Amino acid sequence: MANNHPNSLPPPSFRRIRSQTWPQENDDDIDLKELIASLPKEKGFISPIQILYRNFWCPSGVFLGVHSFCRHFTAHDSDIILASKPKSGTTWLKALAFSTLRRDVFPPSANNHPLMSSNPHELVPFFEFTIYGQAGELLDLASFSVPRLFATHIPHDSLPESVGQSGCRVIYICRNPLDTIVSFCHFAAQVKPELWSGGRSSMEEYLDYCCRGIEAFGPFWDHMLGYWKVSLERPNNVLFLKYEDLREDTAGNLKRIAEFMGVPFSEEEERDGVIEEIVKLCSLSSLKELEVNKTGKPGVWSTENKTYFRKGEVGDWVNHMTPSMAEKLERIMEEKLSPFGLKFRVK
Ligand code: PAP
Repeated sequence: MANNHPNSLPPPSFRRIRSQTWPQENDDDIDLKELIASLPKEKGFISPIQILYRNFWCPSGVFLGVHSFCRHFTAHDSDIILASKPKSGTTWLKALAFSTLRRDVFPPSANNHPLMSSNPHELVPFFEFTIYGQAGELLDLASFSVPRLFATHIPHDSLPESVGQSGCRVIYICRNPLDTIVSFCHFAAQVKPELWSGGRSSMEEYLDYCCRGIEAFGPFWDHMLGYWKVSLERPNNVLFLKYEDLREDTAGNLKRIAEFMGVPFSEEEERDGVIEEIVKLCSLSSLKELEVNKTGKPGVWSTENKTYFRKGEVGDWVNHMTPSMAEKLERIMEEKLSPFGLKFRVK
């Protein structure tokens, strides 16, 4: 079972150390401004620009968090990191991993379970959006329960070195790029309507950028293959999941997640229906109906919680993409992913 540190605060009460204060006029800022000025840039779809940094396209709005995280974070062997490209099932994985890991403290059947009052992004904060800022930690890492549970959208090879060097565990979730693009377009149109005025022509333009690798935390093929290859080389350190498989067999995959995190379900728990309770608690229909997810804001991009819950279907892209848009993307998937044995169910 989860080994909770006796001095730790129960989530979501992470201590805040400081607020994000960029920009400030000190030497560090000047170095950063010079660094940013020297890097390649492209049009952004969620931030005004994307910056090519540490070999991926970093939305300008999260650059400081990425930079600070990579500079300051030291992984512990016991850490668990949930990794994904945006719109691949991150929110769902956060809910499942949190409620499984902390079930000794928060039974999934309890009607005051933290998921009832907090969005999954509050319970499992992102390094780059929430924990780190310009000058280091914004949330006090000492206030996290052990094992510490974090999340990131950063590609594997761009993570701080200590992640690969430590024995820490990473759970990666990926999703077929057709649905991910559609999901991203819906999300971005709500969060940044000023960048998304063109309906399908905006989606066509975004798809074109994605096919050239220029998307938040992309190229998508590098993102997926980075985690995929490490999961094959070091299966005890990286668990590779697909959204489509999780949809098909949530309970079976939840058992894999629990085992990988070192907190397998006991026979008694299985008999008592604990797995089914967690699956239900974390289902899209349950989370979507909670007051906190209808009205609250978790602070990631200052977005409303409701933007993280939409349809959750496999194959929704057929309702939004023309056949030629889909063919274009499928050609890239075939070329970039298939040679490495990475394929998706897309319907
Ligand atoms: P993020 O990267 O911004 O955190 P992420 O959670 O990865 O977003 O993706 C959101 C998608 O997951 C949405 O898909 P859709 O647009 O195709 O509908 C959202 O509906 C889906 N999603 C969120 N929560 C769940 C859940 N509990 N079960 C299944 N799918 C979910």
